Amino acid sequence: MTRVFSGIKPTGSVQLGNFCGAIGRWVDGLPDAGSPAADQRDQVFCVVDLHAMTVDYEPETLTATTRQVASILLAAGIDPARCLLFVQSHVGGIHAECTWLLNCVAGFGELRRQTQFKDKADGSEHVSVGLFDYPVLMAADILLYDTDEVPVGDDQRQHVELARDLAERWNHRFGNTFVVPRATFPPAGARIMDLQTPTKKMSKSDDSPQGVVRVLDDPAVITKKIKSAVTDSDNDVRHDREAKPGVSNLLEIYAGVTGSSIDAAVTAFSASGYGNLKSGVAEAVVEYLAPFQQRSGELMADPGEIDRILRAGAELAAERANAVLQRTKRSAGLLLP
Ligand code: AQP
Repeated sequence: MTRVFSGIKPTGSVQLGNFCGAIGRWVDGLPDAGSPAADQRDQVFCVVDLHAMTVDYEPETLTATTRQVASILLAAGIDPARCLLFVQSHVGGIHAECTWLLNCVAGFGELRRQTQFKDKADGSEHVSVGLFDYPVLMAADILLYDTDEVPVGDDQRQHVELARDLAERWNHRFGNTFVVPRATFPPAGARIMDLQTPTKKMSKSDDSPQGVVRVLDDPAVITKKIKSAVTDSDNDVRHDREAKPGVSNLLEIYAGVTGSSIDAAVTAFSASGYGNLKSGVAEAVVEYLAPFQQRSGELMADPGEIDRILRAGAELAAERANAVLQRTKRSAGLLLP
């Protein structure tokens, strides 16, 4: 069985891109309920709250958002009977210790070149060491679960590449210790763009009320946002990210939520104008999110159950991650107690 790990930061209300790029595929890849593969819990998903602390945030908001993101994952179909779901800080000591070990082989230059660091640090008065070291913590998250595959959106490509590099460097220096992971991306929807600024990635922490579709938005709100999406001045429905970023983004969203190819999306709308394209995309998104929105409401009404699932997940995660941590420390020559 392929071992999978992926995470999501509780930095805001989950947006459509998080679903198209990552969460949808996490759910689709789960083994059948009751199968031997399900019992293995080889698919590991994490609400990465320690990563959320690397930018400005409010403590009370972080607590609530962490539980909300967990409930969204459960509602989406991240079934704790078929995979492992936990909160990063619940296993925080192990992840932090592994980060330290990896810090000792990571290079200052390669971290400084990470584009997400450059983007988030750009224009900030205070840039934390945590933001700088974020990719190493992410490498620890991945490597601690002997991960083969990391299903992510396109913006995480460079971070998974760094995790690979660090694993290979460690194995070369200290002997075979880590499984070397690889990132996987969806055929469509790997980088959903902001509806109002289609040259910029849709992000949950962005203050772009009309540009970001939140997965808990009311259907009428979703429809309004998509119908107000920025396009261009001709009326030609085709996929060309450079020349037609707005229209291409709508086609990507349609393909992402319907599971069709970009070509099929173009064929579906090429004879219609932008109005029909927007209506078709809005309908598809609302339909995609409807069952999930109902389940999410039910789950949020029982926070005790969410916490129970997360505690059980953390127990199993700690057991697994600790075994890998001990192996890693031994390989580095640390004297184990
Ligand atoms: N716009 C996107 N299109 C496709 N995939 C996306 N992902 C994020 N945005 C898009 C993927 O969602 C997963 C979880 O993301 P994350 O929470 O770990 O952090 P992120 O990549 O930084 O996502 P956001 O929404 O942009 O968060 P903030 O605003 O906090 O920076 C990842 O697999 C990511 O690739």
